[in-house]
Amino acid sequence: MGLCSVLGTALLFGSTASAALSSTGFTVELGDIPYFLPPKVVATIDVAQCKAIFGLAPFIPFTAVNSNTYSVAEISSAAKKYLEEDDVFQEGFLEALYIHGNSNTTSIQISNTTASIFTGTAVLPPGPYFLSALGQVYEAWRLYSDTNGAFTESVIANGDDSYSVLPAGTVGQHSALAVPSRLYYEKTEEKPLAGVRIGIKDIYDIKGLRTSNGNRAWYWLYPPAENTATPVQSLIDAGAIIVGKMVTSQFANGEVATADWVDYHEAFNPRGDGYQDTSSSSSGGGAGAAAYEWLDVTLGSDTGGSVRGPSQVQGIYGNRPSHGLASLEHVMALSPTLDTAGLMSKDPILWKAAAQAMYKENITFSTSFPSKIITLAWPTEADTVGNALLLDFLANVTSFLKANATAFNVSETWSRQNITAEPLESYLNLTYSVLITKEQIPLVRDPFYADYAAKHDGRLPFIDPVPLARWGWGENTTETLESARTKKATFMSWFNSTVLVPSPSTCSDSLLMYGSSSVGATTYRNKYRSEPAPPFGFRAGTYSGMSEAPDFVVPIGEVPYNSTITGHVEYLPVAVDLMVAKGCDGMLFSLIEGLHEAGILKTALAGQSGITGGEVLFRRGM
Ligand SMILES: *[C@@H]1O[C@H](CO)[C@@H](O)[C@H](O)[C@H]1NC(C)=O
Ligand SMILES: *[C@@H]1O[C@H](CO)[C@@H](O)[C@H](O)[C@H]1NC(C)=O
Ligand SMILES: *[C@@H]1O[C@H](CO)[C@@H](O)[C@H](O)[C@H]1NC(C)=O
Ligand SMILES: *[C@@H]1O[C@H](CO)[C@@H](O)[C@H](O)[C@H]1NC(C)=O
Ligand SMILES: *[C@@H]1O[C@H](CO)[C@@H](O)[C@H](O)[C@H]1NC(C)=O
Ligand SMILES: *[C@@H]1O[C@H](CO)[C@@H](O)[C@H](O)[C@H]1NC(C)=O
Ligand SMILES: *[C@@H]1O[C@H](CO)[C@@H](O)[C@H](O)[C@H]1NC(C)=O
Ligand SMILES: *[C@@H]1O[C@H](CO)[C@@H](O)[C@H](O)[C@H]1NC(C)=O
Ligand SMILES: *[C@@H]1O[C@H](CO)[C@@H](O)[C@H](O)[C@H]1NC(C)=O
Ligand SMILES: *[C@@H]1O[C@H](CO)[C@@H](O)[C@H](O)[C@H]1NC(C)=O
Ligand SMILES: CC(=O)N[C@H]1CO[C@H](CO)[C@@H](O)[C@@H]1O
Repeated sequence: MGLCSVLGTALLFGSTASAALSSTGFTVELGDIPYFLPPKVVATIDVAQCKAIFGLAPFIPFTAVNSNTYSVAEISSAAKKYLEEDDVFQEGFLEALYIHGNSNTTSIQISNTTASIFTGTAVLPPGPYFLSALGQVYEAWRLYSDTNGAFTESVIANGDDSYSVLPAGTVGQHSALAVPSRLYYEKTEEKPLAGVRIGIKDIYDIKGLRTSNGNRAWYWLYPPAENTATPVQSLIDAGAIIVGKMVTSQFANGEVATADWVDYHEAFNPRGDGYQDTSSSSSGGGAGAAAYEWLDVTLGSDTGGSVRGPSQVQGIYGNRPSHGLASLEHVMALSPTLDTAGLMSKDPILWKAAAQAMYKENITFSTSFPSKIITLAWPTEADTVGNALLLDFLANVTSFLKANATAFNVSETWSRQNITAEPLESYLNLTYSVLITKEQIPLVRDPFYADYAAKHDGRLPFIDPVPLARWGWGENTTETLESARTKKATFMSWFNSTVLVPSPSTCSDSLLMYGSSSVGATTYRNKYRSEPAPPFGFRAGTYSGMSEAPDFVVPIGEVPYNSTITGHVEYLPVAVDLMVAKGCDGMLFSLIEGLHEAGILKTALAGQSGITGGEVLFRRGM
């Protein structure tokens, strides 16, 4: 062993120094694309054979080829496939090819590149790698800039069951996110999410990382999490790559850009002019899934619309599941009575696979669908682009299910049946606000205030205006938690026996559909708004929370609007909400998959438009 090897060992393992020195990986640029090399050496190769190609470079990029015969034609077609299918791969990796076993040649011509061939005994999954002059092989992870500010922190797995902050940066004034080559992974029955890139709302604990809950004082007050939240762990166990923690409005309360977002900035909605609100609280998950081609799925939470709102306004798939479908251990509570874990994605098939991995034993994918559709406040005339889209979609689903669609009015039916003396909108007006404040105050606010005061000489931490106003109202209101829970149960038992009734053959007797309240409506983030108030009222979006039934958002198209930002016609997404009886989540996922197969629903695209794609407006021309 030469001097360099001895030194290298001592430095990397800290065996002789008093402070341990460990590698946190490397960053390099190949062409103009930045890469991160995680510190783990995945194989060792005898580099004597390739001294010639190193020159003075500390690393050389190479491609491991998964080929049995190593014919030129086969290697060329594999390389072509890698270039097409993987965003991490690029031509720069074709300078050298690694072949397991023997090769009868030392170079090969692939289109206009002459690739050096080297061999070894190590078996590597196919794809791009970097080889160090010491013969150590590192994976290639591409670095992307979080241009839409969707992440709070970018992360990397430590290789045990914990995570660290990614020690890498790139241009863009936000975090750099690292994603591994898609070529390394093969989906299997045990690892159905192998290589699937997922972002996690920053209210879910991940072992080794701090959680912010959207509050800066909280982030620094508490140590890194010692546990990973159950839904996140289920995704990891299924093979998902966790790329980062994502922006949440504070303590998962609804905040509207920009004044409400004091501690952190809201993420940026990529659609249209790029200055529309993302909706909240899963702001980062909605914006990131819609903005980034390289991000597959995001995990949000939905208490009163926090997955559905961001999905609607960003034109992606998003689900509020039946209440209780996923355990919420090590997740911040807004209202345990209403809290749920939901997923967002451009791709309904991947979305379903992630749901299966996350809800596990609690979801069953039945494929007998209801033949009754009930619609809420559906248009009857195609008098606008948005209404035409809604009518077409209803006609398509009706024919797909060979069903009949009937207009339904929940409030009117409630009144007609004399369930309560007062109208539904009055009866449940305060219920949501009582539940989220009176449940969150003792679970989150009180221990936080006490811990912060103990550490900071009795001081209060900073709280954004929205949670502060809500908690203040919750403390003063005379309606009790018990009364709110009773009202919720009254509504639920009526809803599950009158509106969405379980069915032995089709799980749910009906499919309920409603259009997002604001088809194509703008919510500019540069507008000055009023003082925050608790979210009073009762509307279609509240039915699922109060009845515990699932409510899934599907994107169906887009409508034009004249942007006051660009002075130009831009397009905003149109989405529809689909509901079925409690516990029928699997049937609804299967139905959506069927509608996708039939071409009625489409995979959403990333970028300025979910229909035509295109770079987010402010980055055009890069
Ligand atoms: C190596 O030899 C095999 C058969 O012996 C042949 O099919 C293949 O084309 C050769 N590979 C190259 C790169 O010449
Ligand atoms: C090889 O040729 C293709 C098109 O013929 C070109 O796009 C590419 O940049 C070339 N690659 C290199 C490494 O010169
Ligand atoms: C399934 O639901 C039960 C009851 O709500 C819960 O205890 C369990 O943790 C859930 N399973 C998963 C994978 O979250
Ligand atoms: C739909 O309505 C038509 C006419 O009212 C009726 O003939 C048909 O049986 C209904 N179909 C279903 C699936 O209920
Ligand atoms: C539903 O009924 C309520 C109360 O009867 C009424 O105020 C509301 O306008 C109706 N909604 C629709 C869409 O017709
Ligand atoms: C509801 O109450 C009204 C007035 O008290 C009565 O006329 C009506 O029959 C009741 N309807 C039902 C469905 O009980
Ligand atoms: C709901 O409560 C708010 C606040 O007390 C009140 O201003 C509003 O009028 C109520 N709405 C209904 C429909 O009762
Ligand atoms: C709650 O009540 C107290 C005492 O009446 C009052 O000082 C305070 O402003 C109220 N807070 C809110 C948010 O209404
Ligand atoms: C209907 O709601 C009631 C009241 O919350 C609940 O006890 C019951 O289990 C529900 N039934 C179904 C089938 O969901
Ligand atoms: C945009 O404004 C122009 C001029 O006022 C109008 O003719 C056009 O219909 C508007 N387009 C949309 C999509 O609102
Ligand atoms: C995929 C599909 O069936 N699309 C149809 C939806 O409805 C419109 C209008 O009825 C048809 O034009 C589409 O072909």
